[in-house]
Amino acid sequence: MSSEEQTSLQEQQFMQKINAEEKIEPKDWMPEKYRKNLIRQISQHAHSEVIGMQPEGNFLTRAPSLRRKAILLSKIQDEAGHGLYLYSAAETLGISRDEMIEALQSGRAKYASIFNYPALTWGDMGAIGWLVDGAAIVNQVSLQRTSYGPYARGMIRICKEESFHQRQGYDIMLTLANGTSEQKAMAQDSLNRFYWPALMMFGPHDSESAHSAKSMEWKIKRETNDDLRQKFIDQTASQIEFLGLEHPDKELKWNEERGHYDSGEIDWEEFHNVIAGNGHCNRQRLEHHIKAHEEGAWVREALVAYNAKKQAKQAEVA
Ligand code: BYC
Repeated sequence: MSSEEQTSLQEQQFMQKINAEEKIEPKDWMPEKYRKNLIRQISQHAHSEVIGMQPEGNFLTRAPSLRRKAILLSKIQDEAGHGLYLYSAAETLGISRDEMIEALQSGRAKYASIFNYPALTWGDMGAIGWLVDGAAIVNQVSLQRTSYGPYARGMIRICKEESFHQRQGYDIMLTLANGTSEQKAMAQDSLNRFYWPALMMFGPHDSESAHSAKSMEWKIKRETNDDLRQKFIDQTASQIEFLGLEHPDKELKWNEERGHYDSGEIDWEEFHNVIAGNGHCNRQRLEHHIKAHEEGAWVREALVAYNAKKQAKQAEVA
């Protein structure tokens, strides 16, 4: 059998597995483009979790009570954990953590656009938990069925934690919306600023999405950007109503025939500007990451030295 025939046979077997809903595991044969696409998506997902700690981390010293502070701290630690699961999942595809970090810090790898918006008030902690984690869950629930085993398994755990995050955010919003008129105005302002960027988290329209067609065929993605966005729009409408706040989308209207809300158009120019690196906080987020990474170098060095010492001792005993 020629090497081309062999590859085509492997490709057929790979697609059979995908179509039978079997997971692809690290040691299985996979097309190079599948591997690369997964590394791209999983590593960007990991970067989003880690960069996403920054807007909230900034509010740890400003939480209004000890209880709120403990909850926020625990949520942010969860995000660090999500980053670690995801970096580990990406590493099973043959890329190192250092390479991924370098891609992030040099600006070659993206992270979710939403984290380039500033968090200005305590209300933003509510809006981030409710809307940002809320949008993330809608996406991640469907990724629990993604075709790559380590990514799918990571998502199951992440979703459980993410749903606690979403509730804590909504709880902050409920408290503010039912508080004084100033608190209610703060909740409204946070909703107004985070609603549209949360919709952008689902990516460009399907017709504009570079990776969707192949990712759907390979079952890396299980639902399209627009379908997931619609789910989020539908579920958020009643949540806004329950809070007694005004919906930021003045064109939002229930469409009986479709069984979904029709909505206004996203400002795509703003989206492209932010992912091109020109958002409010892009530079600050990366600078902060680089600084924290450099300051943590001694921990990594100590860990490597400790492991080398342990291995040398084990070799001596052996
Ligand atoms: N922001 O072909 P498309 C969290 C890029 S964090 C930035 O549709 P794809 C949390 C896209 O990467 C959870 N870039 O791409 C943490 C691609 O660029 P490249 C984050 C975006 O991959 C802390 C190009 O645009 N969740 O929950 O098929 C605190 C074309 O797009 C964005 C995930 O990462 C964006 N919004 O679909 C609180 C989920 N959208 O790579 C909360 C995993 C698109 O060609 N990722 N781009 O340079 C995914 O599901 C998919 O990657 C996306 C995009 C739906 C995001």
